[in-house]
Amino acid sequence: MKLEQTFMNFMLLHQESHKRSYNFLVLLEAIVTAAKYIEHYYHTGALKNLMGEAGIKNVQGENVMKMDDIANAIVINYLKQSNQVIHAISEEEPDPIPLNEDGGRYFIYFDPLDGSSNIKHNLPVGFMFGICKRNLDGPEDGRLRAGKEYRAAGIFLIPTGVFTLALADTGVFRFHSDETMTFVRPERIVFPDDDKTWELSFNTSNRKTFSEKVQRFIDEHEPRYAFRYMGALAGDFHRLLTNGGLFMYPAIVNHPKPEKNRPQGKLRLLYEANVAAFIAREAGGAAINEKGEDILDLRPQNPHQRTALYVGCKPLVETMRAQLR
Ligand code: AHM
Ligand code: MG
Repeated sequence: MKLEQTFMNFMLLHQESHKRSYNFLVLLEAIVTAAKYIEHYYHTGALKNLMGEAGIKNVQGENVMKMDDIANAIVINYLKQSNQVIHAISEEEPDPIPLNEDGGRYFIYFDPLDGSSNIKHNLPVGFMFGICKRNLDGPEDGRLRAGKEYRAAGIFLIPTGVFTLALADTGVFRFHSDETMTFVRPERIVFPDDDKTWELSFNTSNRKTFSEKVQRFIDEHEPRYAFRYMGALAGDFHRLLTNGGLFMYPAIVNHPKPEKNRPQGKLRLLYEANVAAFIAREAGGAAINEKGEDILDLRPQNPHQRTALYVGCKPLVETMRAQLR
């Protein structure tokens, strides 16, 4: 029998060295509790007929799944209960959700169930979040924060039960859910240097719709690398963190039906691209947009802003950056 160190024990013991406040730990505990409930509902959802569509569209015009709604309600409930959050931005809600506007210290941006097309197959999805601190020194204007101002970001892979957490200026840690649904066994994660295991990850059916520069990059690199795509950023990025490589969701600029072009990209900046970019930075990687700008430098203009995303190992991201510029 091996009894493992728990997530909360790890966080408490490192509280001082990581310069984390009590408030931050209370917030993280709420997030972990929400993740456990999402995990539970996802696990048992097929038996309860919860894996279908809810019959409504969200602010992005996409079909909402019942599980999207359930996961969103769970996260909002526990964030509210934590008393630590001023307001939250969720992929599932059009406007910022006021939670504890007087006493809260944090803003949180989240996608309760990323990779919705996987839901009806019970395949991996992710609960993704980024956390920013309010301005404690002066008046708080509640503005949307750039990714470089995040204090932490994380991904729960569901129903796999793996939690990856990046802490600002500290690194990336991974935890696994045990039989009591306790996250245990902290392990530090860094992008591998070895370029033999690198993977490329993108929706290959979109390939001809990418810019010529991106198509050239793919032509040049694909013979050397394995190709993997599961259709959920949370899962695809999870693989890259240990295998190395590049995930991309480029701008769609050459679609045969021009109305289907997406020059701004598909993924959302605040709770998808920034979460992956922040984790990548803390693991020694990088992330850029279609102009070759660092994702973490982008100043969001609206809660659901989209961006093209290239995220992964530094050498590959830098090669792509040179190509895009
Ligand atoms: P979602 O948040 O509505 O699930 O959409 C985001 C997902 C990402 O997880 C994934 O990388 C991408 O959309 C897949 O898109 P596509 O099906 O166009 O390849
Ligand atoms: Mg999503």
